[in-house]
Amino acid sequence: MELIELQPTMKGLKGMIEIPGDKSISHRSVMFGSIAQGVTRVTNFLPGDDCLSTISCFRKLGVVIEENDNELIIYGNGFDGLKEPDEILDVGNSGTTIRLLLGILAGRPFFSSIIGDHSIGKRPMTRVTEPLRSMGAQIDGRNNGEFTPLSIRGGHLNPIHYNMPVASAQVKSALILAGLQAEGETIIIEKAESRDHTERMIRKFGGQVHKNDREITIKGGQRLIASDILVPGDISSAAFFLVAAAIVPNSEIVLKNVGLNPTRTGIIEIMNKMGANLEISQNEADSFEPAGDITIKTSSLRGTVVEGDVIPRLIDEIPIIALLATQAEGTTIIKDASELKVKETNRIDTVVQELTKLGASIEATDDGMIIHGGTTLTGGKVSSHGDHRIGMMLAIASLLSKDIVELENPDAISVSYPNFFNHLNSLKN
Ligand code: SPQ
Repeated sequence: MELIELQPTMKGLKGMIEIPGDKSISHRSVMFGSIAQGVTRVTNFLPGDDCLSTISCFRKLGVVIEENDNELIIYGNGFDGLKEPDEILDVGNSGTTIRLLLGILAGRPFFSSIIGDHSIGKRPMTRVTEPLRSMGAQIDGRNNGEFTPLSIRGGHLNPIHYNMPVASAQVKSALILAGLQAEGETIIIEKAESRDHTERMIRKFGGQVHKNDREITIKGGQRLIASDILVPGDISSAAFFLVAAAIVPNSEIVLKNVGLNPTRTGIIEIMNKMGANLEISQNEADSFEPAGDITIKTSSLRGTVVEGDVIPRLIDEIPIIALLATQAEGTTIIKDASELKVKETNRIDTVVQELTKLGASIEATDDGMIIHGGTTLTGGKVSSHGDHRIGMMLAIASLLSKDIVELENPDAISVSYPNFFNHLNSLKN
């Protein structure tokens, strides 16, 4: 679909949504199921385009994966079960797939070539290719391995002691996955704490990873054993409805089964700071990934500053936080978020450009944005720029706009939330 017309809502949002599976955990469940020994069953897998790209890559590497909507059965044969692919591995739009896959392939003694879509072709890869090369992998690609297409020939890996220059769960995870195959002990020091799903998954698959503040130690040569995985709902998907209910008058909704891993809950901290009317009831404690239900009502909000160590814990929620800030009283400043420039789009530019078209008072800075609240949003023609999170943010903005919003390229949303419009419409009725 090229363009969709979105009507403002006349009533408040009401009802309940079961939040679809977490994208980051879904990717990792396929990867760990593939490199572990035995049969892994995954429940509540996210069948979004990005996670389907991960399945396709591992099938090309010889792994048998049965797929039935949001249930997977993965027949893993350990790292050694992966085979040289006959075909090019295509990661589509997914940064997580390509970066974590490179970490796995770095230790495999065969050749692979990797491509992705137009957006992937602009996202930096040296942040993983450089440390992986220093461990011993042979990697090449456009601009000396910075951009796809990439080629990789893995093999024997030496451990490294690496101080990460960026706060990134993808870089950390790629190095952990390579470290699992290295001869000796790999030490990675994070710049700031980022999502820890990879570390949790290693433990769930019977492996060991040691964490001391921001220092992570991983022993090479570990054998992972298959495990059943229940994927919690994705807090990054829930974020769109948290904000929708907070800003649309007369709303009250319940979001079921939202992942509440503390390395992902920055959005809740910031919404609480802004005065959001939300309540959390945590499900039974689960040592793997915590989850719970969130009830959220229309809220009277005030501007805030979003900066520092919370940034990696809400990095993907910044587009929707920017929309939230347009409806708060006062100014919101977002700082320390220059990583936004290397996502599916430059999310500083696309957020500012598209919200400005709808009448928001928002300016870009070098590492974030400044949003002046209390604005009335108008209608207009906007674009997702092929970025799922920009598309969903604009669809939520349309709920409050004075006129119709025309959204170009809404299909991008299926990268992380194929049922998004069904869920949104169910709350409007
Ligand atoms: O997978 P991709 O394309 O990088 O997806 C995004 C997203 O908005 O869904 C980023 F554009 O999420 C990343 C996130 O920003 C997913 C992720 C992960 O699963 O490890 C980590 C974050 O990226 P990074 O570069 O900070 O490690």
